Amino acid sequence: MSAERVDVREKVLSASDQLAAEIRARLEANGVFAVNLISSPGSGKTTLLERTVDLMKESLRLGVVAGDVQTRNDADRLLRHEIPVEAIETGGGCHLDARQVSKSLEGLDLSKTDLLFIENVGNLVCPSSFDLGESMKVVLMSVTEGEDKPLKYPAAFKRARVLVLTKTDLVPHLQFSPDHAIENARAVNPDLTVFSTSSYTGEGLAEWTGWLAGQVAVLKRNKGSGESAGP
Ligand SMILES: Nc1nc2c(ncn2[C@@H]2O[C@H](COP(=O)(O)OP(=O)(O)O)[C@@H](O)[C@H]2O)c(=O)[nH]1
Ligand SMILES: [Mg+2]
Repeated sequence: MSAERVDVREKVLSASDQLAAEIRARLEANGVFAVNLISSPGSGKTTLLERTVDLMKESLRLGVVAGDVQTRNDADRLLRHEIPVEAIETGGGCHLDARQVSKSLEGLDLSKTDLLFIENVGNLVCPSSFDLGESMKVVLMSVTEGEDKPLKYPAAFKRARVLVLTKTDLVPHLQFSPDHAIENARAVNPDLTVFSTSSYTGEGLAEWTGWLAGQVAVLKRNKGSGESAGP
């Protein structure tokens, strides 16, 4: 790559990082905990969100930014759960960027939001490189994807704070070892917190939502005591 092209790329990235920092400051000022969900298409992000918001919406004020290359299908699915939802159609882009998220946040009342979910475009490669100002990235991996995905797509697993293994109800029908998959994910990122879930049977959802509620509580407590929460 020429020095000039590297320079332009760095400028674009640093403008994007600056915008992400502005989003993070906006979210922190409003006491919003924001989760950026990353996975392959079809791993179960929207279904997990539908179950999650049903379990959490009575106790916390929720919001969702739902990204897709095309269609508002996921946003429409989530709107049926009677929470505020903003849709982003990237029109070909393989990930959300800070500019799109910043614009969509104008459609949400952050002062009335405790927990914000950002459903990224289904893709295990591009979204992991882009900071959206979130509090943390969460990577999903379904049991039908094979145990080796953390080794093949390490960046997503390295940058995530949490791994949600999805569709565990299907394990009896597959030759898939959840332990082996989790071992591979921890080889890439030993600090991952892991939840094994099924949105169909409800397995692991109490643990997942309980943990999220705990993160929101910590953020509120830190905000109350004037401390800043890190990315
Ligand atoms: N068996 C099973 N299927 C699931 C589960 N969660 C989602 N699915 C199915 O997987 C497909 C893709 O789910 P979706 O939530 O749209 O995935 P996304 O593309 O990551 O948002 C749909 O047919 C879902 O019904 C689960 O826990 N178990
Ligand atoms: Mg989806």
